[in-house]
Amino acid sequence: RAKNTAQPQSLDSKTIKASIVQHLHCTLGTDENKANNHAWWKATCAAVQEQVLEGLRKTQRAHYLNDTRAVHYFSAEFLMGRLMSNNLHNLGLFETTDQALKELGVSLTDIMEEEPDMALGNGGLGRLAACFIDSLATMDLPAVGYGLHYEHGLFRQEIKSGAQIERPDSWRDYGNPWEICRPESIQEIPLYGYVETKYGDKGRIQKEWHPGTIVKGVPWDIPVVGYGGKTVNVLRLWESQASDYFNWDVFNAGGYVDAQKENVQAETISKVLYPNDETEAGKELRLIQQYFFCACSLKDIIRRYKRAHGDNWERFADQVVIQLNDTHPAIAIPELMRILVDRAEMDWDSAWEICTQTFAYTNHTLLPEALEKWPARMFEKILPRHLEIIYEINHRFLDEVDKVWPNDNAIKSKLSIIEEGNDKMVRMGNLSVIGSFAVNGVAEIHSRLVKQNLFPEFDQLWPGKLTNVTNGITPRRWLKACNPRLSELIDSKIGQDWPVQLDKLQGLADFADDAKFQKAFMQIKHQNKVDLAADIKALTGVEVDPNAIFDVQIKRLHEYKRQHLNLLHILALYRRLLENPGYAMTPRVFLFGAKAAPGYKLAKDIIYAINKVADKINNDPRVNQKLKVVFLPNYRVSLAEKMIPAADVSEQISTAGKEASGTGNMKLALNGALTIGTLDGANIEIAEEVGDDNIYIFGLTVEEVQALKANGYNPYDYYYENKELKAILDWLETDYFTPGKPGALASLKHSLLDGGDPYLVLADFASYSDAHKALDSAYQDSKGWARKAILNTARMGKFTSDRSIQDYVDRIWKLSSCKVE
Ligand code: 26W
Repeated sequence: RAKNTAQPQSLDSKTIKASIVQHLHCTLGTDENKANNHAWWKATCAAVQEQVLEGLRKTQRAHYLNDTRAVHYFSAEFLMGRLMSNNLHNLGLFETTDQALKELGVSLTDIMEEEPDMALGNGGLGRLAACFIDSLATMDLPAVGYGLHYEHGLFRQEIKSGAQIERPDSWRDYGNPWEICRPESIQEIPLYGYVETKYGDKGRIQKEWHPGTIVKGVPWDIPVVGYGGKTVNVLRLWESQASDYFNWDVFNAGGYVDAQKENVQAETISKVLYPNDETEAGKELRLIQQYFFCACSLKDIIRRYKRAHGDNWERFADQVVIQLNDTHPAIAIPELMRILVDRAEMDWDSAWEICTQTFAYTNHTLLPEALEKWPARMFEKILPRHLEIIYEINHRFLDEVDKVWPNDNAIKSKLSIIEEGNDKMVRMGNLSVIGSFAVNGVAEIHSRLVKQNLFPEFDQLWPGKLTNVTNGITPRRWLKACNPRLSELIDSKIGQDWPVQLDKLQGLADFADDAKFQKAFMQIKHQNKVDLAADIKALTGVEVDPNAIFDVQIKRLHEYKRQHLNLLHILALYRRLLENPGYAMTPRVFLFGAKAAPGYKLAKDIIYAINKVADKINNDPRVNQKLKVVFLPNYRVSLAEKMIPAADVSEQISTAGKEASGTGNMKLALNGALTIGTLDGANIEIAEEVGDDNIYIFGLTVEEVQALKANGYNPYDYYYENKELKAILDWLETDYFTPGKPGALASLKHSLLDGGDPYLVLADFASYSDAHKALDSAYQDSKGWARKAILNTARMGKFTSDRSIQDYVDRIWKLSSCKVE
């Protein structure tokens, strides 16, 4: 477990006040009388950034002097959210700054709302990267995050007449006070063109790539402040720009205007984040994005390595480990081979040795539609030399396969990096496994399925290479900063080092039956619900009662996550209430937050259905004292920080075997919400920790899912057998929820019946409904419920991202910490 016990540092409020005012005057060019919240926010950022940059300088110096081994976390996504509150907490300056601003007549809470979210990610994978870099800095580990400096992050979601509309996200329109441009570290990245084969002395074949174009990579650094404020690592994000070489040498005089067109092309590379989560789109620009940030990052790493070690590559793999966050950065493997073989003129075997000691790969999904494949022809056009290198890697690999499984073409075609066929494809998953020294899944069950179903032969070929590291979340953001009331209560009972020693929360279990503590704990939950109710009213106009159960499902919209199972159950409750106005249930508010990929039709239909059902129920006086449904638009990190502390119930209801881990499940349980969930992903490990009495598990297991599918699953069996289910599905086809538009919600029913219900929604419905009944009656026993909620918080210690990082360090990275100062 994490050893860091550093207490946040201190600075007095007078000094901070002076610094904020100074920046208001000299950085913002305004004064106390004229400044609006935005100006106050920026001035406060500037004051905080002074402290941050001091830590950054000391950290870089310490890492340089110690010539430390470092991990380089390559990720196409970093979902950072807002940084002000996090940085203040990690620097130990939150209370003091709050006080300083109060004295200036300004509310810290209000000005923090001015900060746009840094939404440079889709969901789980991107947010995991953000939690991991927080833990790395907190644990004083030398680390750099590498990614893309998207001009537009994940789209902003608006809801118009119930439907999702996508609007561009412009997080940098008024400048980002945290980032620093580093023109001194610009890189040039080749693309397109052709490969020339040269014959050197001793018959050595030399390959030279003549690129068709070169783009510039401009690094922007975001300081990452560890808790306690000592280590400040860097998140380095690359922005693409047209290179001078490109524009002015290639184009002749008079080409000035045309050259601007090419400018635009080069600058599209980092323009926008692909909004697809778990669906591979196979778009050329995406491959270019991936190569662009990997090539920039490798050059950056090699420049730094050479500064210390010159041209001697022998220690490279001792100093550098690169973690590939899914296959999105897998192109880094052939890129490093190209640098070593073509540029450093190293022999193939030595180069391959270095590569396979440098890279490790994390798999985040088993869904076939998420496994990246690139058409070999597209590859050849954009990265001709890399395709050659991949063929060579594959050729040598298949020779090894032949030694283990002689003349077995079936196994060869399964393990090959190249998928043969009319259109040859490059399989990035296979490339990642072959080019890495370790491969991990993100929860026990997921890692088992990676070994058993996704890569069984690789597991046989290289026993021990495939392993597990269960995900985690940073308790600094996801408890201390987002839930100050609960944090204070915890401090008063068990002391203040739980943010870095999350196991200490166990100490709360002693108070699980203490009436006074129960009351305090539940009053905090209630206060948080009152706050959220005000936000809900402001955002949607809907009034909700904080005395109702707040039941929350927040995550990307996907069929496998089964928001529509939740919706069918809501319809069941609605129907029960209409048929029997005395139907016994605790008043309940169902809350949703979810973005759908813009091209994912059924996901958008589900959002529309939730909103239409919500409209009807919320305006139906026969039921709306007991039932409310709210879809909160534009779900994002900063909204999660408001919803999670106010949740009573956490919906984690994916089809068993489909959710690799989940991390929202951890955030909600940590804040005292009870999970209703399937035996999937990290839910299983959460259940082990909190105990069966404190979680509501339902539904088919992975084995049962497999068996049901093998025996031929027929959703109509459940439709005809369960009268309530049939009535609900038929309801969706009427115009009850969409007056004058019959059939507007029919696509949902069709996907579940004629569509074959691929995620077994109907098969799990009855079991889900029963679990909800049990949960509802448990809530009636307020002491019993308080006990369960407290035990959830008390027993979540395992899920700190510090523990995940310690697992990576021990099993994969073999890193040592480096104290700063
Ligand atoms: C190429 C399109 C694409 C984009 C993103 C494919 C796949 C992805 C990600 C791997 C999707 C993702 O975020 N997966 C989630 O990763 C989390 C962190 O490990 C897990 O907790 C979630 O269960 C998993 O769905």
